[in-house]
This record gives sequence, structure tokens and C-alpha cells, in this order.
Amino acid sequence: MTESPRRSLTQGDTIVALATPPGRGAIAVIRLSGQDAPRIAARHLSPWPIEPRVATLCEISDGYGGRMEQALVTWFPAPNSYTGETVIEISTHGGDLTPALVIEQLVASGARPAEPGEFTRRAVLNGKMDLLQAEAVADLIDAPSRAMRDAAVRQLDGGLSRRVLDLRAAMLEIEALLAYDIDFPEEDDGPVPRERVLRAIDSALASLDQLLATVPRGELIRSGAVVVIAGEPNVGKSSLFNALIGRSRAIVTEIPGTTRDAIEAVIDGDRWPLRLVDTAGIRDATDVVERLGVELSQRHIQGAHVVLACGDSSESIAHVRESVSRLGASAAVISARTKSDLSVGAADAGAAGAVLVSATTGAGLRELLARIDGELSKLYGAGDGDTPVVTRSRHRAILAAARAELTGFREGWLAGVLPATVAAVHLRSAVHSLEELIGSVDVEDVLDRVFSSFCVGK
Ligand SMILES: Nc1nc2c(ncn2[C@@H]2O[C@H](COP(=O)(O)OP(=O)(O)OP(=O)(O)O)[C@@H](O)[C@H]2O)c(=O)[nH]1
Ligand SMILES: [Mg+2]
Repeated sequence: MTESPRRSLTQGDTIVALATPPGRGAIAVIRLSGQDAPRIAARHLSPWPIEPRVATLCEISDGYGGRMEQALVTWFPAPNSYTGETVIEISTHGGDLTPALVIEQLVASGARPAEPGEFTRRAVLNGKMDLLQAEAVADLIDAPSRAMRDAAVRQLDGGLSRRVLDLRAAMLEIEALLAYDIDFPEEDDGPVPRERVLRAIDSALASLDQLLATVPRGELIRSGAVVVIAGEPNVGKSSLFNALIGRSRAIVTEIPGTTRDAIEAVIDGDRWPLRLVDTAGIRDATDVVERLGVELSQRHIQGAHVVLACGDSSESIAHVRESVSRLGASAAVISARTKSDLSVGAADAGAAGAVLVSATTGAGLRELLARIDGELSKLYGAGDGDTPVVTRSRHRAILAAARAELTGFREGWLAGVLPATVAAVHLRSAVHSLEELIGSVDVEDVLDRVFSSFCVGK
């Protein structure tokens, strides 16, 4: 792997924050980081110093001999800590009061309450992790699904960073070739075969394209695939919705036209988060509220990734499929033959490859989820486990900018119209973009934006 450009280690003022969620709990972890941490610890902890990186039971005092609490304390001397600074982690009893009182004492002795994401920000500034990994920390904490968590873990592990660093290294090599060309302009063909530069550019473009190709998948992993349950009234859409999410969320009655509004719930599919939407049954409604509901269903169908065309007979499935195709929806359509626990006629059983499902018995639900997964994988790729997935719009925008610069360079180079010096400007911009992506340049600005959404204590 190519080495990330490291910064020299700095120790900032000393910050403190609760690293665990506030409120009722067995323990609360307080984090202290910065150059003054040992001095503050010496004032409040006994014994102190303790053995580095070994959890040690300490008394915490108010600094005047008043005993406050017993806590398990771990000392990470710089630079071997999360932030790269001296870090002290104090595990107190949980609850609202105890950790707050301890933090109050540490602040009285000179620590400052940390800003959101400030610990991770320091980790980036000290070269403990790059910006892509820091974003992965936030994504990991916020991950609403296994798919998002897996992508974040891979990114935290440096998967995306390695790709970006390799790309940057490849571009630096092309730059070096160009520099050679610039230094010997009088040579007819130049000492560097143009073919060689072209090959190098094409290979860099191919790597960029491979990453950019994961953008639709990444978006789906982050936002979830919209799966709309559609069908005629009373075919069992809301019952299927409830069965899939595992609780009674949507109202079910035997009266056709029960569901009026669209109801959404997210479930963790095998490979994707699924945003299931239960909709009003499609028919020519006379009732004004129902008609609005039907229009809403139609809009949802048009925006869906997958439509479950539900029906309790092959005719009703055919009807809904027809309505979906009339709406010009681009979604994958899966037929679901509902109420399979009631008698299914021989003709119905095979209804255009429909999945037989019963909300009452739960039969066919797993198969239906597998079909949804299959359709999405067909459209968005199943992921090879090797190529990291681009899940953030910041990454997409920067990779696209780098690609545009490389393409500009390639065209000029191919036409032979660009002097090598001008071509080199495109290349420099592309390199700069990648450095911005990983956080080795323009870092303060980007950090402000990235860490504004972090939680305090991370
Ligand atoms: N036996 C059986 N009955 C079902 C099943 N699913 C739904 N039903 C019944 O069918 C009726 C309609 O169910 P809903 O889930 O409300 O149907 P819907 O498609 O949402 O209806 P609308 O919201 O009116 O469009 C209810 O009486 C349910 O109990 C099933 O799998 N088996
Ligand atoms: Mg309903």
C-alpha cells in the first residue's frame, strides 16, 4: 500500500466529553485528550500515574480530597491513542449525574468540553486516520442497516483510502513522465513514448470508473431501496406490509379501500435496506380522499426501485401489472400472489412466475425478500467484496471532478494540441482532488463540514 501523507503530531488543548450516550446505563465512559490530560488526571485520580494501557481502578476526587467516585481508568500516552494525543478514558457509573459531576471537575481543572467529532478530528490531524476513515467512523455509528455498516467497516479498514492512494500514486507517476517530457521538449518524439502516457492515463481512468460505477449501489445502501406494495383494493397489501416488517403498523380490514395514505417502514434486507411503502389500492375511486390516495400510490410507483404487484388472483395481478406499466415506472416488478393460505387454483399458482405469499401463515415471505434482493442485485450489482463502495456525495463529486480533469488531459494528449506544461495542469488538479478526498489538503474546511454532523465524544 502507498503511504498516506502524514502530518506531524500535534497536541491541542485538552478536551473532555462523554463518549457513551447520556442517560441511564451501567457505565459511562468519559474521554480526556490533550497535552494537559496527565496534569488534570494527577489532580483528580488516585493512584496516578497508572500503568499505560491497563484498565486500573482509581478513586476520583474533587481535587480537594473529597472522594467522588470509583472508576476504571485507562491511560494511553501519546502518540499511541485514538487521537494521537495523550488520552485518558474514565469509566464511571452510568446515569445522568455521576458522569456530569466528574466532567464538571475535569473542566474546572482546565479541560474544555469537546466539540462534536473533535476527538476524531484530532485523529485525522495527527495522521491516525485519513478523512475517508473518519467519515467511516460517523457512518458506522449512524448505520441504519447491515449493508451500510459493512460498507463503513470496509472504509474504516482503509479499503477506499488504498484505492484512492493507489490512484494518486499512478497519477504522480504520469506527472513524472510529463516532467521528463517538459525537460526535453526539443526531442521529436520526446523521450517518453506518448503511448506509455496514454496507457497510464487509461488505466487510471478505468480505476476511477470502477469506483464511480459503485455510486448507484452506494446511494441505495445509504438511502435504502424503495419497495412499493401495489395492487387492487383488499388484496392484502397492508397485511403483507405488516408481515414483512414484523408488526401491525398499517390498518387492515376486510373493507376495500382501507389504506388511504402511503405508509413507510424500513427493514434490513439481506444486502440492502428496504424502504417498504404500503399504498392505497388502485381503482377508479369516487371518494375524494381515496382518489387522492390512489394518486399518491401512482407517484410512489413511479419513484420505486421495486414494485410488488400484489393480487389474490391472476387477473388482479395482471391488472396491477398493467397499471404499473401504464405509469411508465422504471422499477423492477415482482408479482406476488397473496392469501396463498386460501385455496390457490392451478391456473393461479403459476401466475406469471408470481411468488405465493400468505401474510397469515408467513409462507413465501423469505422467498419474496430473496426475489427483491435478486432484482436489486441485477440492477445495481451484488458487489464483489473487493471494490469499495462510494456511499457519500462528497466522494462522488470529487471522483467525478478528478475524472473530468483526466479526460481533459487525455483528449489534449491524444490530439497532441496541448503542450505538456498545460496538460500537466489537468493532471495536477486531478491529484489535488484525490488529496482533498483523503483529507491531506484543504483539510480545515472539509473537516468543518464533515465533523459538524458528528456526535460529541467521538
Ligand atoms: N386468509 C388470508 N387473509 C388475508 C391475508 N392477507 C390479508 N387478508 C385479509 O384480506 C383483507 C384485506 O387485507 P388488507 O391487508 O387490508 O388489504 P389491502 O390490500 O391493504 O386493502 P386496501 O388497503 O383496502 O387496499 C383483510 O380482511 C385481511 O384479513 C392472507 O394472507 N390470508
Ligand atoms: Mg391496505
